[in-house]
Amino acid sequence: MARPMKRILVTGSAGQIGSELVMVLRDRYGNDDVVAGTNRTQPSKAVQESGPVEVCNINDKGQLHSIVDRYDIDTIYNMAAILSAVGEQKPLLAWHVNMDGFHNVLECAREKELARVMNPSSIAAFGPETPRMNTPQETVLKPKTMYGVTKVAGELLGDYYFKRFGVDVRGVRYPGIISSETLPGGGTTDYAVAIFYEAIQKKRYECFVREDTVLPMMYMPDALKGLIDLAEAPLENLKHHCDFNMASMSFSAGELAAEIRKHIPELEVTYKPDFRQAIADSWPQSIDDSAAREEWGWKPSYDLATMTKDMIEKLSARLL
Ligand code: AKB
Repeated sequence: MARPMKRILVTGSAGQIGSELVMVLRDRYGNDDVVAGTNRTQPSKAVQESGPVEVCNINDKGQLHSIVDRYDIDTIYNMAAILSAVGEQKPLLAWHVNMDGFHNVLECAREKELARVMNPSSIAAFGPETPRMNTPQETVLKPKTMYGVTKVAGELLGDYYFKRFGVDVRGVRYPGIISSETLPGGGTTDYAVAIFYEAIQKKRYECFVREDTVLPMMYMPDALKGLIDLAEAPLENLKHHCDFNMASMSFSAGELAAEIRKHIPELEVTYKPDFRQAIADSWPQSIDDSAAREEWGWKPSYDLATMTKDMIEKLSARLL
C-alpha cells in the first residue's frame, strides 16, 4: 500500500502548470500543507497569499533538503523545467535543470523516504522516427531536442529509482497545455495559448508554426486532474510509472484559429514559421493513451470547442 500524501512541495510554482497546480492542491489538501517552491520568478498573488512560499532551486541540494525537513514534506511535484524552445537556445541549462535538478529531487526522495515524486514528461520524448498518428505507449523514443532528451532520460531515471530504490516516482507525457492563468514560457506549443491573448486584445496574431501544423493539446483543468489522479492511484494498479501517454484533443493551428473566430470573427492570423516549426514537425499529431485509461482511469473532459469557449470567457473577463 502506498504511503498517504500529507505535505506537498511543488517546485516551479510560478510556471504555467505549477501556479495552477498549487491552488488545486491547496483546495484539496489544505493551504498550509502545500508549499510553493519557486526559484527566480515571483509566484502569482493567489499563490503568495494562500499559503507558504519558499525559494527553491532544485539544483541547490541543501536548499531542497532544508525545505523538505522544515515542512515535513512527503510528496514533491517537480514542475521546474526548461521547455523545448528555450532548451534549444540553452541546451546545457536544460540538461542542468531537467536532469541534474531532477536527480537531486530523486536523491532527496530516496534519502528521506518520501511517499511520492511526480515528474511530468512530455510528447517531446518522441521524435521523427516515432509513429505520428495514435502514437503507442511503447514506441521509438529518439527525440531531437535537448528538452526531449532530458524527458526520455528523466522517465528512465524515475523508473530506475522505483525499481532499484523503491522510490514511488510517477509521471505523464503531457501534450501542449492551454491555460488562462499563467502564460507558458519557452515551449513550442506556446502559440496555442498566445493566440487567445492576441485575439482578445489585438484581433490579430502572427503564428510561429504553419497553419497545417497539428499537435496534441490539453486544457489545464484536465492536465491538473490527470496528474493528481495519477498521484493518488493505488500503486498496485500501475504497470507503468513515469511515462504515461496522455491525450485529449488534436488540432492544427488553422483549426484553432477557426474555432476562436466563432467567438471573435474579426481575428486575422498570419503564419511565419521559425525554428520551432522543426520541433513541432518532430512530434506526434495524436496519442494513444489507453494505458493511462486502463491503469488509473484517465478521461479528459474538454474538447476544442469547450476549451475555446472557456478560454475566451475567462480571458475576456480578465483582459477587457
Ligand atoms: C513545449 O512545447 O516545450 C511543452 C511540451 C509539449 O512539453 N509545452
